[in-house]
Amino acid sequence: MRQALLLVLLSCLSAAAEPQPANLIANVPGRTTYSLNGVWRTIVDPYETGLGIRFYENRKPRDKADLVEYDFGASPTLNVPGDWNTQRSDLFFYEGPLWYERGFTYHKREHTRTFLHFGAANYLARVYLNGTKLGEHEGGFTPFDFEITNAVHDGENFVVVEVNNARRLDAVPSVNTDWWNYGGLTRDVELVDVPETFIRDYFMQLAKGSTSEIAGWVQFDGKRSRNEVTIEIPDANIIYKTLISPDGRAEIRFDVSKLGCTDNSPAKCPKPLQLWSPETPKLYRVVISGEGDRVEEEIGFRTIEVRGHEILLNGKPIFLRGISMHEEAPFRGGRAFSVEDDQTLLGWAKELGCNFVRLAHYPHNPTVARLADKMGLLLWEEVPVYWGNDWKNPHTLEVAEEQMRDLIARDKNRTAVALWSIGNETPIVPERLDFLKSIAAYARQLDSTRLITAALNQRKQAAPDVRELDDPLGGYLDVLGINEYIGWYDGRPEDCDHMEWKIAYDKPVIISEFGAGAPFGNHGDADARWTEEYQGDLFTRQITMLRRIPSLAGMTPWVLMDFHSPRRFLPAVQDFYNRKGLISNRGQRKQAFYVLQKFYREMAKVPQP
Ligand code: GCB
Repeated sequence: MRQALLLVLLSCLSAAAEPQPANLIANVPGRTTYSLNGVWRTIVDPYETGLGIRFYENRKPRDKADLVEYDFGASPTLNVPGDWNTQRSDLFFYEGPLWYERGFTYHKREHTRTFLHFGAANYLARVYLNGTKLGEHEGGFTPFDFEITNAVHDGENFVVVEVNNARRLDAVPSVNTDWWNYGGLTRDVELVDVPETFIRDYFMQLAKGSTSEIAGWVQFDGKRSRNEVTIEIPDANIIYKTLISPDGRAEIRFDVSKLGCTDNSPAKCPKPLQLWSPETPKLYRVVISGEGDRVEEEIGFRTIEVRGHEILLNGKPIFLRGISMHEEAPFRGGRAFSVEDDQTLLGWAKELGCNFVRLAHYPHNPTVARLADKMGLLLWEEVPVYWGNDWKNPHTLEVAEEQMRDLIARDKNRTAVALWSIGNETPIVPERLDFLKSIAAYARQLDSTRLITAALNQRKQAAPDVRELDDPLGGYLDVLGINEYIGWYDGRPEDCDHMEWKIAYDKPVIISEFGAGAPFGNHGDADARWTEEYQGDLFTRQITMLRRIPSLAGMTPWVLMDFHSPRRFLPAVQDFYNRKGLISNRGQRKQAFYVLQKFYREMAKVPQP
């Protein structure tokens, strides 16, 4: 009996850990949208009183005797998108519930379905439309939407969202991070209109290992009648049609070289695909249509694989000249959210000589990947499984997997994305392995075309001059990310000169972090901490050391720009900033920027795919 109960309990637990398929609308920018960005009314609610007294009803007193102890209309405002911490000085350190409200006018259309879409809300969001709850979302960096076709009024409406960024042990990330816990509606909020039957999602990439075969799928939502989907790539004279199965899904698989010519005209024969690479970031307009819906976007085609300890782009070895970056707004600070922010950050990466960027430590704004597609920057995208987590908690695993799922759902058609990272510097304790193995397997199941990685911890060996990577998680990854801080947390920069590396796997290695802190303009001797000279010297010695690792396939030093962190206290040096940026938060390049740039310029001369 006891055993039976245990089995039931165990199966419930594993069922809880199995996330539902992503139900996001693919390619929101390719749809008809109405922006709800702008000024929202807000109430700070540290004791979460608003839930009990129903802020979401947005009430006004009925008469002069009526008691209503809040008033959105008279409350302070915040801009959306944007974190609350850097918009109002009284909210800089605030962590907890905060309510947003705004009205909007909407004109209903026949045969149209409407969704309320959030780019991200950190961390927990409860969403209400016209006083009725639409749902909740957990996870601070992934998009979510609710269908409001029946709930939205023709005319005036109001949305209320409670956003709560209180840190929790069972959350992903957990309670301790080296970045600011920016709260709020940090990305775009918009209404999305689609036809009654619409293309909810699709995946279009080269089949694994092929440069001429396109593979993927299209998922329809709604009643269907015609049963055919068409894929067009006008620039390559490609027109492909296939049937939709009764569950609304169409499997796509065709070899471009084997497709026939349109109208039997040689001028309209399919042309071989020009492959995307950082040097030639060719994107094609891809049009998907069927069941009365049509959606298009720009997609590039390339392959990414590993062979022994090499990473191959389009079949040829590539050295990933990378940099790690946080989603911190240049100049003004706070969470970055605009195309201009992203252009500045990626522009700096280009100036540094990068062909690769690590988006640490959580999913960044979707515009980053779209820009990277155009600018020719390969990407490492990551979920915030960071440092210690509640490894045994099925809820935590579920939330981590949901974030992986929704990141993949959002960015799977972005050619720039080469690697999905399942976590950063997770401690090598037995209980964390099952957790991370599960995310790795799930990511592979959702997307077999990308490489799976994680930023791992290396270990000091008994011998002081040896660093070793033997994390058992390495066996489940395609590419090993290694974070190391030789010369900063670990010894002196000179230690790099005689350090030996032992890596237990014949797999490509990306040194995903190394670095040193220096505020811009702080000069002194190269052996004095916090000076630009120290940081520059450390980069010189690190680069020389890392080049001796035979399986080195790339690096993403820490970090492109200084960023806010609650763990960095040193007055006049840190002031709540992690100063390991190669560029200051005001855009000034430090000496180490030029050290890395010189190395990358040299590496760029090595023939690239
Ligand atoms: C790390 C973390 C990163 C920190 C960095 C640091 O290992 O992965 O999030 O910001 O070190 O500066 O200490």
